[in-house]
Amino acid sequence: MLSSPFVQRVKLALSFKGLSYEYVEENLQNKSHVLLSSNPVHKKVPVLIHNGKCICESMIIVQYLDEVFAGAGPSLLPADPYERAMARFWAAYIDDKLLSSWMMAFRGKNDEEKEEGRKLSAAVAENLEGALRDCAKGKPFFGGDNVGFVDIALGGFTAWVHAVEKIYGIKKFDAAKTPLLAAWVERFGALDAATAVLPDVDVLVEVGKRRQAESDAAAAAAAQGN
Ligand SMILES: N[C@@H](CCC(=O)N[C@@H](CS)C(=O)NCC(=O)O)C(=O)O
Repeated sequence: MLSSPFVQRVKLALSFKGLSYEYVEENLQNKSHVLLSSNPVHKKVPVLIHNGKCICESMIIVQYLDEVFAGAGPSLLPADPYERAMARFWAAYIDDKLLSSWMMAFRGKNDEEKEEGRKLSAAVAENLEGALRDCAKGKPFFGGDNVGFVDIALGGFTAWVHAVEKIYGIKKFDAAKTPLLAAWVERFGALDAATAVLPDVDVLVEVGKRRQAESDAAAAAAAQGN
């Protein structure tokens, strides 16, 4: 699924590690037998099928690739146990808070909920700014000189950062408030291994507009029913 930030994480990890793979597009309105049988618990993309075994959940797939193809490309997780723990902490934070705060800001049930979502999104960006400062220690990426686990976790959302700006005129990582993060988005997106796999922003803009229109129509229908 081209627009999925979770799928993009896996494509990014494969790309940074220089691994070749077959990409199979999934129609989530009509899930294939392959998807239902390879991810019977969540029935979600992405799924990695390697040597006939199925691995689910984007960051677990990224970790699996890093371990199984340890010799390919730079290591994504740091060698130091404390730094590994911090990388996993921030990847889990991104999973827990980023998309949910964005969705609340754009699709909240009412204006109060949307405002709450905007505040949460700003708090998430500020925390990630601090994480980047602490993890990168003046170097370009969360992983230091090279892209690492947190760069991949957040990297899956970079094309959407640009798409959201085009759709809503909102900078999710604003240079005035989170300068390190704003510079990181540009730096990450300019890497060859990223541009090779990240989707075209204009395609995401169309997807985002369509989903917003569907959400607005559902909200209007619900309001009429009340
Ligand atoms: N936590 C999962 C999230 C994956 C996910 O939400 N995938 C969505 C596409 S963006 C999906 O397959 N949705 C199908 C469904 O919910 O039925 C991961 O990191 O892989």
